[in-house]
Amino acid sequence: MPPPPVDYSVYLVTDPTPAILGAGRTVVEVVGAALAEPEKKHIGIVQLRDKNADARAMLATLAALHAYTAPAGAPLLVNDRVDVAVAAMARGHCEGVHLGQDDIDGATARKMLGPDAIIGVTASTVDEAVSACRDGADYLGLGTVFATTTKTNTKHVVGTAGIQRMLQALLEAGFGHIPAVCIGGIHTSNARRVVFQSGFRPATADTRDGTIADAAAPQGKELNGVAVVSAIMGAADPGAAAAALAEQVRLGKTRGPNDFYRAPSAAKAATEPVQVSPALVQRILQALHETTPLSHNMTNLVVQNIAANVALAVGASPIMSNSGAEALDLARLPGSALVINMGTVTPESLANYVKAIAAYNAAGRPVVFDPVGAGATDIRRAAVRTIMAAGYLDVIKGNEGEIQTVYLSGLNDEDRAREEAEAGAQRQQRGVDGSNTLDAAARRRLVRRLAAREKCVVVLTGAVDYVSDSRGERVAEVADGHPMLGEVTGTGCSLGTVISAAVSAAATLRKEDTNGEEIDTFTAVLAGMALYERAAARAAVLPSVHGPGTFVPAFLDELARCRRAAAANDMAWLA
Ligand code: 3NM
Ligand code: MG
Repeated sequence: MPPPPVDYSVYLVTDPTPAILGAGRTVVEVVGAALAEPEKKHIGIVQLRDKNADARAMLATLAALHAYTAPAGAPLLVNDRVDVAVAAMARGHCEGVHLGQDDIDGATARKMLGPDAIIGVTASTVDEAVSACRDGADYLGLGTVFATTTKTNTKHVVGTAGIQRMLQALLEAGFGHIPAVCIGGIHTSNARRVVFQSGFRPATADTRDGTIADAAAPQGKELNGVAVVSAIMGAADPGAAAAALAEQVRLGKTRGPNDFYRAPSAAKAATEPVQVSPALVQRILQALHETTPLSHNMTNLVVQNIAANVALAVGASPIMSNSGAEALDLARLPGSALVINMGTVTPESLANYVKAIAAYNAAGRPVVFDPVGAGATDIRRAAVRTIMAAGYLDVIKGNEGEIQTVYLSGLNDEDRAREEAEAGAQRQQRGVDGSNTLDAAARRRLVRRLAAREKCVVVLTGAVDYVSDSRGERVAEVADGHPMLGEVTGTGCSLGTVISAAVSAAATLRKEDTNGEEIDTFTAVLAGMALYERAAARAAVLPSVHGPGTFVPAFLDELARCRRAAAANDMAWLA
């Protein structure tokens, strides 16, 4: 009878270093504690990793560990040492081996260990991943995701984008069925978003006008789980750490960090532009009014004042701070959300953004990215790549040139050349004002492709705004607002502020609060945009408004008025 399939959700790799284990603890004790209550099965597989131990000592440790792993149904593997695996398997104390790129190759190891051994291989590149599968690997460890102090001689830090590319290559090479875990710097605080963000999901097939073809979603490839050392070996309570990780991995597989509650599989792709019901918009704005979310803006001097005033007008609490160190504290405050506006980026501000993204990701709080002027200079294009690599961004909002730059910045040279040819001759984006060159179909396609790749909500602003959900499945069009918004500085940036507050507020709602309507970052973004654009449209036509100067105070008044109307459950403002 074949053994039951391995659960790769949480893969524990051991390390004997006292600095990780903590004083007075042994590997066997910690693994024993991590596997306490084996019936709960939080850990599906264990690897003994000890680069310095002698074969005899490893065999003894494997025997001791197997006493815990066997009752838990978790296979026990040994790192690097095929010889030790042969011996331990002969004694019934081991189920396989995990090999690096410098160890005995997988095909040879298979001959040595036989068909029943579990053989895993570490891969850091697309080629390594695919060849390991050709050599018969049973699973892959992909990494290094993040630089980690546990192993400093890692070859490549690939980030979630690198993991995604490897998963895509595996799928395309016909190895979509080979389980894959990622490794390096994974902890409870980032496991959910890493699992969600790393998965490869091809953009849903689209029709010529950029709407979604009514066909089954193409197949993707997700991570099966995460492999960790310090997150469990270094935890004060290894059992609790294992349980928490298992929960985060489960959430990452079924719901992304920006799905407040959604069924695991998305509703059938919509062929029509999606709309959010006025009742749901109203409910989200009520939550905004009631919860006064903290909108932390890392933004430039030009727009700080208007962004702060807009935040107040919509019922949020603004804090304008460009300090990455301060972000550590702010991210922990209840209801906080971060807006990164990279206008006037400098090396110093960039370093602060990176710190802040890490802090908000770790706290599980939303991040809105406004890639202001992204395509204007090489400095800004490089800043985009740094910010995109720094962590998970819940919402990316920009005009056409900015969104296109963000999209192209994540492609390899070959794909970029192809896409650029497809989109026609690329033009140099001159300033931060939008250049309107893509047609509606191309805009829809652009937001969906970027959203599907980055797994986040994408907003492309313009006379009509295009908004994609974080799976590239639903695209909404918002055609409200007023051209006057384009005549005043800071209005694009303060839309990011409103979005951050709406996302934060929506996350406090339960299904009971919304009449069962689905709610996620996508719906929250649309609610924030509805408020913003309706207020602008109302303000612009007031008799007191004669131009941009008189528009700003009237706009702030209307934002506050509409928000209060929503809070009082008066729907008239939305009409
Ligand atoms: N292999 P932690 S990174 C064992 O990149 C190992 O192949 C890596 O430790 C690789 O979970 C790593 O404490 C250490 O970050 C992972
Ligand atoms: Mg190795």
